[in-house]
Amino acid sequence: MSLKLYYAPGACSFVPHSLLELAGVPFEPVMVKLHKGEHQTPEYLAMNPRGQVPVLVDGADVITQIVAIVLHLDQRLPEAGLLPKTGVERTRVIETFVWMNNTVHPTFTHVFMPQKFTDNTDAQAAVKAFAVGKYRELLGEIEAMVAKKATPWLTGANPGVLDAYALTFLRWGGFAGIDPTTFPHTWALAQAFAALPAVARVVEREKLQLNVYRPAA
Ligand SMILES: N[C@@H](CCC(=O)N[C@@H](CS)C(=O)NCC(=O)O)C(=O)O
Repeated sequence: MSLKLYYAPGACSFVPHSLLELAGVPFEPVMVKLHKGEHQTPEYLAMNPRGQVPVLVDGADVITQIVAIVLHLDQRLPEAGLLPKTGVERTRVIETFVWMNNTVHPTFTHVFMPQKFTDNTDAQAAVKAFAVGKYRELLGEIEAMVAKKATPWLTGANPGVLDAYALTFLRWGGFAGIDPTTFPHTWALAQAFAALPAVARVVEREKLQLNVYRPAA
């Protein structure tokens, strides 16, 4: 087995990065410094023409898109139990995972990179401000899910994809002026997830601070 994960510290690649560590399989983590434009080099673009992380390289296969990567890993590492195996329990996890990927994640992209959505700099400020409000609402939806979950983790009996994505979103909120502790159930979940030895290795490798919120002076 030869697995390589291209990740950027604190980016959405934290999700497959955590799952690979939780699975306990050997893999090569390759850091991509987005702020230095390492995702836009000819070499990187030859591998992923969309110039984004994460990228999973599994032998000769180059796989992009978090959903595809996680489903691939789940199929490839069945003993790891990355997702519930069968039934509506599996369907529900995938339902929430896809919503996180196609709704919550792009909402934050409007906050963090409004220039992707308009080249008018005045409009960028408006896009960003509007998206922060939407993003706060979406964190509220996640908070409600975490508060009413009947399992130890959002993913189910085992920690997994939804917990990793929830941590990432809550952490990103801090950069948008959203205090993570105002979502106490998600905050507790994120702290518990980050404290798992496998995930702590990822936090250490990515040099992540969980709470990046700074109150306005
Ligand atoms: N739809 C993609 C989104 C990936 C994505 O947004 N990656 C961000 C980091 S969180 C990135 O590489 N941003 C750099 C850029 O787009 O220029 C996926 O699910 O993998």
